[in-house]
Amino acid sequence: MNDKSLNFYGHFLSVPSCKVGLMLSMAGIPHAYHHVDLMAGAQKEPAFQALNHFAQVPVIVHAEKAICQSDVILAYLAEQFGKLGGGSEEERLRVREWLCWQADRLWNITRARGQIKFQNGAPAVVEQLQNGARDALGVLDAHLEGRKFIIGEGPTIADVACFTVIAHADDADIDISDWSAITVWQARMLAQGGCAAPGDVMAKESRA
Ligand SMILES: N[C@@H](CCC(=O)N[C@@H](CS)C(=O)NCC(=O)O)C(=O)O
Repeated sequence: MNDKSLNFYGHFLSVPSCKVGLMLSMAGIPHAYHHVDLMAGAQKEPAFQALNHFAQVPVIVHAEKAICQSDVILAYLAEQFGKLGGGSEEERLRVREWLCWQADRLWNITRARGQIKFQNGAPAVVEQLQNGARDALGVLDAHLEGRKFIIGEGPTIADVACFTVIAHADDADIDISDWSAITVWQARMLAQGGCAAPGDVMAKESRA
């Protein structure tokens, strides 16, 4: 592989990995995929930690540079490949705002999912996270009313990130049909090239 090749390290159950997988799919960016066996502790291996000192997925390696943190990766890919970043300077700015909001408020969906699915969380903790998630869904739903996408006329990395998080709401015992503008937007997203549910985007094993 030459130094322009792109290598993506992730895990199909990892929501941040799924964000990167969806971005690569929607932007049509060729890449090799490396499944990192989190359950076996592969993220703690020195070879992996040399790529990401936080010992987490996702990671991409592009142009001989290793980059971690899913939202940083999305922003990097949008810039490098000129896709899904927003059509103007103003849009790019607003897209970054929504991306940060997603990692802060909408992420309560992922936190609730983690407590339910992996951590056997106490009911009071789960409920608090679900309430935070519902508040965030209300904010996004109100924003999407009368809009096609979160910012502008086409999908951006803000849509990619929010779509991926919301696609895991079932695991957080949250019924998205309660938010009508979000469900319309989800269908619009699914009609975009390369967009699919995380389970259809993410491979369960490494792929060249
Ligand atoms: N803020 C990071 C979060 C990454 C993260 O939490 N990765 C988890 C999987 S979802 C991980 O690799 N965990 C491994 C571990 O904790 O040992 C991002 O957005 O990329």
